[in-house]
Amino acid sequence: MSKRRNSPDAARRRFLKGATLAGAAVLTTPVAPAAATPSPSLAPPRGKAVPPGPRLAAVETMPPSKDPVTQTTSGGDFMVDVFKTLDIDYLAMNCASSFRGLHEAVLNHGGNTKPEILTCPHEEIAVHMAQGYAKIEGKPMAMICHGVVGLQHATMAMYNAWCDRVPVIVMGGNIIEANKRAPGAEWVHSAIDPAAIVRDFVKWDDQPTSLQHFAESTVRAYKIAMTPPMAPVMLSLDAELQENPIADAETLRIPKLSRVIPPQGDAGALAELAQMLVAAENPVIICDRVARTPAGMARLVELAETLQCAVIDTGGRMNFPSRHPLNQSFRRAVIGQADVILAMEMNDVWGALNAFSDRIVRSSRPTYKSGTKIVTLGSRDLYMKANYQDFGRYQDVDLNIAGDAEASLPTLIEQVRRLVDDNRKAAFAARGKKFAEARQASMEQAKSDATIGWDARPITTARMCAEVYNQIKDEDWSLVGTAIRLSWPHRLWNLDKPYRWNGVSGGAGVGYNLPASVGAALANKKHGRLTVAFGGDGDFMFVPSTLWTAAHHQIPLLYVVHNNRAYHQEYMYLQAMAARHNRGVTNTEIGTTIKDPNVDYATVARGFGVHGEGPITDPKDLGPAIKRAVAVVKSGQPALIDVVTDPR
Ligand SMILES: Cc1ncc(C[n+]2csc(CCOP(=O)(O)OP(=O)(O)O)c2C)c(N)n1
Ligand SMILES: [Mg+2]
Repeated sequence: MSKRRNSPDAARRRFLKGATLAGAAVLTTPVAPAAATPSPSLAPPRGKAVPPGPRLAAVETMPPSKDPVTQTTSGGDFMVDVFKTLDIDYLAMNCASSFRGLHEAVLNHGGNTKPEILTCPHEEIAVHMAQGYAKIEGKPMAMICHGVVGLQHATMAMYNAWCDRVPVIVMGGNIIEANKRAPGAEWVHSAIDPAAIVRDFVKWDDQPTSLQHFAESTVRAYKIAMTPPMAPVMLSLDAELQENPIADAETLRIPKLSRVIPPQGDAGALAELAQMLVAAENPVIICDRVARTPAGMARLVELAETLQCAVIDTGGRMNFPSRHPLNQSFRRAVIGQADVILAMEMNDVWGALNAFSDRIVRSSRPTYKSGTKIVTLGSRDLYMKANYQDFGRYQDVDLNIAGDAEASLPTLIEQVRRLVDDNRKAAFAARGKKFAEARQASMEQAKSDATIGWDARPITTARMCAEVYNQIKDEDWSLVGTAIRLSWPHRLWNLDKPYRWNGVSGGAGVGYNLPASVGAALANKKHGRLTVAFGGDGDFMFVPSTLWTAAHHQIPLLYVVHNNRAYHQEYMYLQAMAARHNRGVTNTEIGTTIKDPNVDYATVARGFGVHGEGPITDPKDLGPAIKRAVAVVKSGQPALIDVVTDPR
């Protein structure tokens, strides 16, 4: 899509390592604005302020007298140069006048590359795309939204990304100076503190008032976003700063972005943990967001294999291979047998270690036995905010090691290795053998469970997932954006590489799956991976126009709509509520189903320029439809399959 004009690599090289704007001047040579001659009838007397009077309104609606019609550079150009030094590949946006200066600079100064614009019909799409992208690519994408209203649309996705601890560079246009705002939209879309509505769920924000300030704050924002625990950051960009010529080019400097070294847990504490793990009869590792980079999974495998202990992966990231013999994720009973539990990068330790029922009476009980030693290792405690309660209930633990788990693992593994003598090795091997057998048995059980209702109509979710896997398993596939409660892939598919899975929404804000999957597919595209995702019909209905973005930018993605014609989770809650009040379930479809009319998702897809298959109601039709859709995806385009799993 993008047309390269300037060489971004060359430009970046010039700026890296704290280069001054000497290099940038080539790209952003400011041209002094030609003094435009004001209209004689409106021109104030030379050297005098405009006198108050009836003509004042007319003066204000005219272009400013010094409108630099021959301006050839803008503050936006410099901003683009900053993005290039940060190697930001994409800028997702829904266009708006409050950042028209930057938008134009990205295209005409930056050549629409690094960043390349992604056109999104909704700001929530832009942020969710960035969230899905970052979890595959390992670096943030930028998004920009219209002052006030665009940011209001972006908020839920920002909350998801924040709860998911994913870096996103969010920017919003604003017009700071009141006397520069045009009447109407520019007033209602300006704020004195635009970031106020998102401050509780961004890690940092700023509103730069000069280009130098912009450069420093953008590099700082990038660093903060990328330092574990990662999170979105927000910059409010003054429209004047973007649009006006660069006044002080020779003094501008883009700061150097240094490597972020994530904090390791204390070495003494890790040694103590190693002793506990090696001495334990049944240590269990439970983890949620350990793998930040491709190295994370390999390190976790190394620790687990050294100990031959059970690993429960709650799926926040691609932490542990699904078919690894020590993977006991679907055998949570191992928690009850544990004498030491190592909980790593868990967002909600209490939630993972306690059973909770909200049916009839809200009640809970620990799933671990009393006396079990619990150790946490993670960056969770290094960053906390008060308002939103994403931290979960307080869990008693015996040792709380604050530090990035992936970074701490090499030290922990080394300490564990030192302590494992031949006796322990033999005991560990016996333990591992039992887990391998149990894993195999649970796999066989899952295979057998999956055949229940194999030919049934409506189509079972097991059949839907199996038919898809059957046709992608020999490709270099990547499963993204899918709700974790659709557990068949984790039970049966071979998730064995760091990009096989990219976690969940974080904040459980529905509307994540479709756009986050498109973002992840964009990151997978250059690697030639076949990206696949399953998403609920309810999820799809929030931002269906995401499909247009996928078609427009030619992002290959196989998107399967798990169409139960309902907000089924809520439907079940409502049934439970009606049963509790002994009032029957007759009315529970009201407000919880997506019927009358049924939505034809394949037709919707075609309307957005995306290949659509379905609605598929007979399981026999699945295979051929998936085959056609996979061929489309392999040709570089998105495709959607509507699979009707409506039981009613
Ligand atoms: C923004 C938002 N609105 C509402 C909810 C409440 N909610 C949780 S699950 C769910 C149903 C989602 O429907 P769908 O994606 O079709 O999944 P299903 O439950 O049918 O499998 C809803 C509405 C939410 N979590 N987030
Ligand atoms: Mg549904």
